[in-house]
Amino acid sequence: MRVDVITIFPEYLSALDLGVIGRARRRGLVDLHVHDLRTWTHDAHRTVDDAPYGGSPGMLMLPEPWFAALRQVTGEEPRLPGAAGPRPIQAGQLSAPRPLVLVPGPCGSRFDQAAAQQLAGEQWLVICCGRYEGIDQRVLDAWADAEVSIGDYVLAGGEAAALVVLEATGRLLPGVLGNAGSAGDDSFSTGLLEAPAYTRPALVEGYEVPPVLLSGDHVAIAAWRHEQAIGRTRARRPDLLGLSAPGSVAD
Ligand code: JDQ
Repeated sequence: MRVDVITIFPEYLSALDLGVIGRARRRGLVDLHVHDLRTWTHDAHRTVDDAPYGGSPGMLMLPEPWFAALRQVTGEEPRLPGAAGPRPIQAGQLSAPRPLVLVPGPCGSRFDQAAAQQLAGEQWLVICCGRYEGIDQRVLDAWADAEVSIGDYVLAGGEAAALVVLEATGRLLPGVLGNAGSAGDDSFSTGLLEAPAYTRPALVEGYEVPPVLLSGDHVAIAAWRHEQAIGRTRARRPDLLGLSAPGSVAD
């Protein structure tokens, strides 16, 4: 998978040198390019922001550096004004890969495990990281295929969201996890939270490992884990079971 990230803080993405994504890059499974948006400014101060029309607090990102950056990075032209909607569906290997342009933002649709699975099927992602109060809407209208929110809280910019999206997506790519395990049993793939897990020693500071895990009875272990998974999910994330939260008005 090729990934381009456009940001005013390229060093923020240095976390992607580490861990499973870092290893995937060194093995050639992920081809990551991080670009400084200020490359596409022309003034002495390399300005990327200005005050919003209509007078709201804070600053917005100027459209021109984004149009120039996206033209160069994608090699494509923006959608014409009024031409709304997603890009046309492409036949997989029969034509050159087209970039999927993602813009993190608090108004985006929720990024979840299913969204990560979808992105893991793409050949080329371009992630546009805003700062300040966000990016001029015309950049999104002209270029964005999707706006994504990683959760119901307000970040100071898109970089942390880009890290989340790339870590969740990258670990699903073929060959990335290797022997460390398959992603198929993860919470949110099974629809249940995982059972608690233990390693050596069997006794630490008076805390024991549940005896069934030491029993060697794999049927009993599987039954215990399933029971734990259901109990935890009901207690912590009843929404995953289609139940309402305890104390909610609908309950
Ligand atoms: C940006 C901001 C007030 C935006 C600027 C760029 N899930 C999620 N929460 N917050 C973001 C994503 C996010 C993503 C990109 C961002 C926040 N901000 C700050 C502040 C209004 C809009």
